[in-house]
Amino acid sequence: MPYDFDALIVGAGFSGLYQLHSLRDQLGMKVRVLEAGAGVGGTWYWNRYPGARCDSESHSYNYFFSKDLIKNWEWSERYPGQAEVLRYLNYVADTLSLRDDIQLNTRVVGAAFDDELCGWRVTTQDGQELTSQFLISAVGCLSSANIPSIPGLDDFRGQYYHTGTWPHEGVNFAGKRVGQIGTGSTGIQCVPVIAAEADHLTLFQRTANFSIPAHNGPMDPDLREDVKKNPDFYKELVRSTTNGHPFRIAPRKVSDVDEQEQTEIYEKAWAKGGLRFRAAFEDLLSNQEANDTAADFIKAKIKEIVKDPETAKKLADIDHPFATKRPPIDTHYFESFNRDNVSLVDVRARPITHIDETGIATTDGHHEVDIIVFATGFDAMTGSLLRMNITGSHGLSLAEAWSEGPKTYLGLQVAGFPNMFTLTGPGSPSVLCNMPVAIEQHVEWVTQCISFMKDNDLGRIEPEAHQCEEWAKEVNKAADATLLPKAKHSWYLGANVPGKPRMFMPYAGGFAHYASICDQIAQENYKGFSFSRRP
Ligand code: N01
Repeated sequence: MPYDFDALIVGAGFSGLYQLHSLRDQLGMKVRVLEAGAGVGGTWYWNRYPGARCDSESHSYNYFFSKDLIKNWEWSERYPGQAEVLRYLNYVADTLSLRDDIQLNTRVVGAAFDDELCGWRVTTQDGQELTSQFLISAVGCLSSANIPSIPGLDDFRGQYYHTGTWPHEGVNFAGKRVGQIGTGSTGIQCVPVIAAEADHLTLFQRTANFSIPAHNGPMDPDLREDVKKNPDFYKELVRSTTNGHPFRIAPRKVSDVDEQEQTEIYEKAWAKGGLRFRAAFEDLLSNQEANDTAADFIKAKIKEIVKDPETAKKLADIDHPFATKRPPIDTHYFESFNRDNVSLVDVRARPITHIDETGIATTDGHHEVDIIVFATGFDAMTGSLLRMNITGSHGLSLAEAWSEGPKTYLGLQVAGFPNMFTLTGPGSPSVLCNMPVAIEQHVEWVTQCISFMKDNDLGRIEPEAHQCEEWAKEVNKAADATLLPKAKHSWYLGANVPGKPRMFMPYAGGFAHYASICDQIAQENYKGFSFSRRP
């Protein structure tokens, strides 16, 4: 074999673990996973911030490819907390004996396709160079932490942390004044937990956000048993829905029912909680008037929960349609603002000017804090790929290829980058889907594709360039058929990172539809991909 490995996989989260198992144990390939962290788990290894919890329901947030894995695992709550998901992924790594093929503490800093070798030369931070026929990115969509460049941060005498690289030993907030920046899904999870520990929490809000109560609690034992007894039913259910969740969107439009019935439906959905709220009507994400009814309902709830009218007004002053930014779910987020030790600063009206030795300054004052928590999100979907300094055939860099935004074929491959697969890459449903469901579909597609190549003695695959152009149009078209692009500042568009090209990155045409397109292309002998023989 001219290569050190048949395949190198970057990342040991949900996608890297399953891809390793599939290539090694199904296809008998020599595979190594390179992982920057000191343990497996990916997102769930890094994101240990207070309140970190998944917003997919536990019984759908696992692999479905193995009935044994399902049978021998017990989720304890309706939504799994960070520590439990991490335990689950360690359980999978042990059960499938994956650890020997995972190299931890290894950050990939370069990957170059060598045309003569017909493979990849991968460089690690500690100077290792490894070669492989295939390079598979399993780096996750939200892995590149984004700390905004606010002048003066280096002068700050307290501690500051980004939620996505949270210290493993935890942070002691007792007796501290905490400033938190960010009100996305992460920030909304942090607030109640930090507020309960800290002396004072000041939340710096740039964009007010919708949130639905999670109503977390112990896992329903009947549901747990039912999943173990009928794993195929649940697998089929999550794979047949728009967002990979274990529930269907109600087949009715808002206008099908009168106002009183709308309210009753929203009340029921609010009481049930979680992402299911979005499934109350089928046109919430496609019709502005329909969306307004959901948005008004939630804003009224915020004003009902939050006692101080000025604070409530700021929290409910939301500038985008419901669910056009990733809709958070929470455990007592809005209720936290009724505590004496929590205050809200509207930094849209009075922006942050700088940070100094003792705190955060806005245009109308100075807020003394001991700890700053950056819940400021990620350089999403492309950041972690670009950080690896990937160059394709004839030295083309991925940064150059994506200078106008990420163009891929199906979110799986990039023209000019042969034998590289991007699991849950830009242009695939990924973050608009329950992640393990999107991941399983990608891993299985890639495994079948590589198996097809082995069977046909093919050594090189890449998409035809025009297919990437066409797929980019498809991704845009799918987004434009929804209200999603109306959230102008969303990370879906790359708008949260200064200088990042604006392009709607995930595929919004629905998971089940997307999976059927991928299947069709595979059945047509991978139409749109070009292959050549082994060198
Ligand atoms: O990040 P975000 P996140 N000054 O980018 C603000 C997944 N997730 O980590 O909206 C002031 O959504 C920014 O303000 P604005 C999920 O897919 C899943 O919360 O840009 N504020 C925003 O409020 C999610 O969508 C779970 O105006 C600044 C916040 O920081 C994704 O991760 C849990 C600022 C960033 O929000 C990312 O969520 C958590 C500045 N300079 C996350 N810069 C699950 O439960 C940024 N902000 C599975």
